[in-house]
Amino acid sequence: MAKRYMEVATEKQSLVCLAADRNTMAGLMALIEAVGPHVAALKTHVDLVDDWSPEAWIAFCEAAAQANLLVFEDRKFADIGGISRAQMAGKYDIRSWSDLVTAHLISGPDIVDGLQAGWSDVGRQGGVLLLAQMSSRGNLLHPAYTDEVVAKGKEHAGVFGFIGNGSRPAELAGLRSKVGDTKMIWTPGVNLAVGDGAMGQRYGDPMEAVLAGSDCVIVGSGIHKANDPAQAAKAYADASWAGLMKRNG
Ligand code: 5BU
Repeated sequence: MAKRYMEVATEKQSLVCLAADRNTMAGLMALIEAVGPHVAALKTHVDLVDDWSPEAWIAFCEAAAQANLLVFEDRKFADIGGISRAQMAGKYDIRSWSDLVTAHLISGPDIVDGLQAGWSDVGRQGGVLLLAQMSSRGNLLHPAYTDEVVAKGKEHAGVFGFIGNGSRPAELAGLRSKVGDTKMIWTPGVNLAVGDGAMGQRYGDPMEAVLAGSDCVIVGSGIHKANDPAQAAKAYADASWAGLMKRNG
């Protein structure tokens, strides 16, 4: 999965994942059409779509595949292993279309096995991004907790990588030094307009996040609320790619 991501990112010269937080299927489809060439992955919250239906979602995932996008459901699973496996099925059947999902490690390491079993149940493969940090102010993912998540997650083949805080480059650089080079770090809380966002969200600069060690900047409103989402996506892609070129010297 990591190889696939890097191939797509290299082809598009973009380390951007769009947080596609629109609440209609038409809005989501329009976003893919507008920004597909400039982003490498699409992050969804399947349960916030008002007119969700299985058929419309399948069409959406097909459009994402056509646009060469990884699909990432930011479900933030947190339950015991067996229930997490069952939650990969259910109404939304996340296991059948997601390439990546997020999870907290608060319930212990078996959640990763549960999620992997979910994909196996339908003969698919996927990767888990563990929340090691969050972008929102006052979150309770304190450094000692982060360290435990990283130590356990690094050892698990089912863990694709970690969520790091894109709004604080210093925190992110610290996370990268703990993670090493073998796992991904993806970072929400990124916007070209750095500062505080709505309801406790915090934003950092995309290029600084990549320089601090991010493999993928997750950008929502900076793209989907822009007057011209395609142009905005291109600007984030360029910033992320410039960061990568600079980081690699
Ligand atoms: P924004 O519009 O760029 O603020 O959207 C951010 C997205 O990233 C949104 O979908 C959140 O659910 C998601 N997110 C986040 O903002 N911060 C976090 O720590 C995690 C996810 Br984990």
